[in-house]
Amino acid sequence: MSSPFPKSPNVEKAYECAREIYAAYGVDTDTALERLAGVSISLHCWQGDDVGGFEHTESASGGGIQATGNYPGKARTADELRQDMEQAYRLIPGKHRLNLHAMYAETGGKKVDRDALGPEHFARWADWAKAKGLGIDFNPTFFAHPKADDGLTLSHPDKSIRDFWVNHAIACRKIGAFFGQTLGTPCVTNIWIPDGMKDTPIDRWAPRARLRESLDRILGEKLDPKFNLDSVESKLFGIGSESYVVGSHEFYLGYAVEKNVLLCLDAGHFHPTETIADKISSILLFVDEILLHVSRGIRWDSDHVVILSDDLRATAEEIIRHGFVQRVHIGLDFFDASINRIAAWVTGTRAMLKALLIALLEPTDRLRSLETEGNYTARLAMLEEIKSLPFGAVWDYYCVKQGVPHGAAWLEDVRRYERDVLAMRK
Ligand code: RNT
Ligand code: ZN
Repeated sequence: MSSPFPKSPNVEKAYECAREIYAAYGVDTDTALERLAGVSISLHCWQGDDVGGFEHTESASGGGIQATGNYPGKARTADELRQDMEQAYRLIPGKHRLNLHAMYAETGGKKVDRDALGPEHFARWADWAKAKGLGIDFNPTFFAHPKADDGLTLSHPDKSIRDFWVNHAIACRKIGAFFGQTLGTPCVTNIWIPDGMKDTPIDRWAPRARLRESLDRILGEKLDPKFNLDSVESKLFGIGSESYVVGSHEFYLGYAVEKNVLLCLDAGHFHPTETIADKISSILLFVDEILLHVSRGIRWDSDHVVILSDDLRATAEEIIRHGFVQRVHIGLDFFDASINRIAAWVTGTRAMLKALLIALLEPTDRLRSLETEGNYTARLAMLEEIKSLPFGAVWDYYCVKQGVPHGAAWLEDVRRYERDVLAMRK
């Protein structure tokens, strides 16, 4: 592939050395890169406009999530958002996906309420994805709408409000199936609702019973898993739902096991010292597939830009060590409006890919033998030693091979785009 980005001759040299070093550990770097190229990350459109969408509602409901910051140049239209995402994709090695929310419907200026959405309102997204070779994942939007202003949707005590949201979700599953069929790759349609309470509830049971019933109605119609896969996402707390969240982890774990739908683990939706990495091997014993919302929790925020943290690495290790690439759908979920939004996508996605690469370069069989032998001394020592193996040289080589900038060179391209495109959005 010819690349528009400058190459450094040192990248190849460094890779040759790295290849030998890894070979001494029994690791084949070429195979690792082939496997990495087979992993697609679903890039969330909502990082591009601070979870705004294009409906321009007057609603008070932010769903307990909030992007902070006012970095200039945010996408104001679907065309701008697509243009920005294209810019992000061209700086990320590999072939990836788009994670879209219902609030990004294109209705041609007509007001179409959420329960009336159909594939026609996403035709331009689908055409674009098809032209770019991207798969799409989808999300009904249960916030930023007057019928969510009470902080309750699928668990609302008022049946007419519940019905509205049930119909929205049913419409979204069909849109998901449309994406799956059009693009030839199943769409994961993920349900996250903001329902909860700021202060201590008396009745924790009834809203959960209502949620269960709503979900049963939503998922009542069977859709072909070749086109649409359903997923449910739990949360611990949000802004305005500090004391109680209806869709807790236990709720959805039970639900996903009962119905064999995907469970979505958002890295920012658990207690601060709890990580999602350790949950994967348990959950995948009981459900076929899961979705990850890769994110980074910081104190009360659950949506900082993903970085190459120990947490992220542990998650990648769990996926790779057990051969779960086909069963774990990797989506991103963060939003930062205080920095260049394209840089946020690129930083987060590249971090996820680096974590996967490090895991792919691990001499797992050797470590496993040590463990089987009960040699925990060597297991610990080895785990520490391999941390300083030259994965960066392998990463740089991968970037060059995939026709994207290596090292921090991509930042130059983002700066150019900021100057030529973003700065014009006044
Ligand atoms: C919110 C959930 C949810 C959203 C997106 C926008 O806490 O993480 O996934 O971030 O649907
Ligand atoms: Zn999420």
